[in-house]
Amino acid sequence: MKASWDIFCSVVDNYGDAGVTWRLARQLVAEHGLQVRLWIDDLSAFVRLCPGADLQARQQWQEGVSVCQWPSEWVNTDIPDVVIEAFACRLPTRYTESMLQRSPRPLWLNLDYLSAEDWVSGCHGLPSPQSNGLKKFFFFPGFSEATGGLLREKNLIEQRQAFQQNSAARQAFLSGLGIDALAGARLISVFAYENPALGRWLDALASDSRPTHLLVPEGRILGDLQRWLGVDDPLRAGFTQVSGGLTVQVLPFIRQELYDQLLWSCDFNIVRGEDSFVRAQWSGRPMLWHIYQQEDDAHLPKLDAFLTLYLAGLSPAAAQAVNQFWQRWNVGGDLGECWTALAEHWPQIERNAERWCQQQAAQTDLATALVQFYVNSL
Ligand code: TRH
Repeated sequence: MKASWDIFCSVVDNYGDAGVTWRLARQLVAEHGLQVRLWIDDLSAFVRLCPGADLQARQQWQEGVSVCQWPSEWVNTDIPDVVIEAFACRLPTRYTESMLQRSPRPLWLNLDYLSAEDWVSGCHGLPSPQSNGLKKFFFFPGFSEATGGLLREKNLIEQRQAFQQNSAARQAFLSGLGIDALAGARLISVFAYENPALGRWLDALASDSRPTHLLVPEGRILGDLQRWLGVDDPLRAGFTQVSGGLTVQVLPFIRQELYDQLLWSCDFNIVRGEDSFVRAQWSGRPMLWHIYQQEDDAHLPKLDAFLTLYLAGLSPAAAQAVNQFWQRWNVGGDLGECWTALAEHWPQIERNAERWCQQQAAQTDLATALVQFYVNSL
């Protein structure tokens, strides 16, 4: 009998909640042979990540995962062996009542947000007893062996490297998206939140002697780009404009697997939130993280904690250049000036991106760590 797992996802905003849980659900099925139901309360986010999905279906099979609409009025359902609530979403009361009735009781895990902060390794795996007698455990993704690790599919790094060594595959992928970059142009993908400080960076790219092709999936940064370009109409997929040495091209939002290939194809990736942030690390290419903003600047210590780990392999000057670009992107400041500083250390920054990827890939991946946690609980 396959072990059965339920994953609950409440979409707070954007795509990260759906993105992480969908990726995890697929991997549990494909690599661990589990029976997985993914309960999502907003299928519209899911459909963008998995375009073949049906927005209306109460239940549908996608890549071996039973994807279910999380109904506003919960109807009783069988309780599986493992229950994952993603990002502390609240499970339906009737569901937790049924969990109490099940024998043996299911393993209940809260899969938390990713953070590189020190306290994470101390809290990973701790129990959180509930007033109704059920026991829940904290499960933290992270960057050290003392955490739950990062989502990483089997052979992902090998596939990525093979793709990057195959210029015909890269070319075919880019052509398929209508991207026709100048020979020698630097390719940069930009998936970021709004950023009013963007202009100085775009100025620097436009006046650079090396051409740049900016690939921007449809999303929240387009308004800032539109202002800089001086265009009247909102930017949409298919839009392309050249300004000096800079070509700006807006891409459609593509399915998750294809987005990986976009990251693998680019020389520099600007990513955000949680899932694209991790995927950019697996691309082995230099990156910038636009961190998800939280109240009272709670995100800034998280940014610093990650930078401390990520920059450890760089010379002080290169580390400072990366740090400054990341800080200014997230906090504000002249991005043009620090882009020039960053470019001076480029070969070292590239080597560091691959080294960091290999270091992280040597750790147990998150799906395997979850399965091990379950097996150890039996
Ligand atoms: O979309 P995000 O900003 O998501 C989140 C949410 O805001 C969430 O509430 C918050 O908790 C979290 O960030 C920290 O960024 P993220 O996590 O990178 O999710 C984007 C997903 O979209 C990711 O799975 C990659 C995917 N994607 C595609 O599939 N195709 C695309 O073309 C692009 C640009 C992204």
